Amino acid sequence: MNGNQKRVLAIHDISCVGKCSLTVALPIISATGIEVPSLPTAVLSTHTGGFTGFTYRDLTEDMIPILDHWNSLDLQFEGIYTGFLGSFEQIDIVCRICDEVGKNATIFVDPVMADNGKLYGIFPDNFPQGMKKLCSKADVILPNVTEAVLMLEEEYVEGPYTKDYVEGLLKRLAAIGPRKVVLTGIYFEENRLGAAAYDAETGEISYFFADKIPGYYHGTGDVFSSAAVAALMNGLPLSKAIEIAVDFTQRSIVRTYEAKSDIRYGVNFEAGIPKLLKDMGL
Ligand code: PXL
Repeated sequence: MNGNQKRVLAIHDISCVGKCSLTVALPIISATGIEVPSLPTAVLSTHTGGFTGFTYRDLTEDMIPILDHWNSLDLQFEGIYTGFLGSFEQIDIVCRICDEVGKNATIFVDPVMADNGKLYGIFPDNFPQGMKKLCSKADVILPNVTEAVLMLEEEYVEGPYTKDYVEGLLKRLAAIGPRKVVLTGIYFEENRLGAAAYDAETGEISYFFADKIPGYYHGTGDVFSSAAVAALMNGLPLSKAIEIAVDFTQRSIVRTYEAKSDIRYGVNFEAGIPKLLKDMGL
């Protein structure tokens, strides 16, 4: 701890433009009073969704020297939150980071790699098995349905889903190792979308849904996960954390939909930060 302030190490890329990964995690988690030390895994001119010609500077080579320096300072973090990782080597380094500077940390893994039934084009077909290994070290994982089935080596199924199917997925994901599983992109009816959560220690399963907005908005997984990580690190129960994160994400999408913005540039989550803090009792 830095005084009585918690620190959550965020390990993601910096997509300079397009509001995802670190440019989302930093403002959202910081706003809730948590310090967010950051380890950028790559610098891209934009994210990879919907843009062509983006630059990609891989920072793998810097990660171990950065870790070595932190070890020399005897740093330990209360939380570690990882998202988009560019390679198997980065996955292995992140496992090492968790072991060395996250000895008492709550480890949050969002296995960012796929959506809508498909692995993102930049990843090799066996990448989900690397992410599965990282998820086995996590306390909390936050996959979407596509990422979940890829890690479980199951067929992708289109919704609407049944409760039985979702609860089966949650339990099979918990068997990978995490104590808590948050699954996004869940819907039981066409016009309500949300998340499911499973606490493997208590057996409690919870859901939260909001009205679905047409269109595919980039970075919303990161907006959701950042809000959920912030809520959990601020001591809120899992069911409340997913309620707050679904509501915050959906309102950000509504704002962006109403503004008729170019959806590649991410959602307006900034305007929702005051309500987010109120919902968290901050
Ligand atoms: O929002 C997830 C994400 C993060 N980082 C990069 C991405 C994406 C999704 O496409 O391309 C670089």
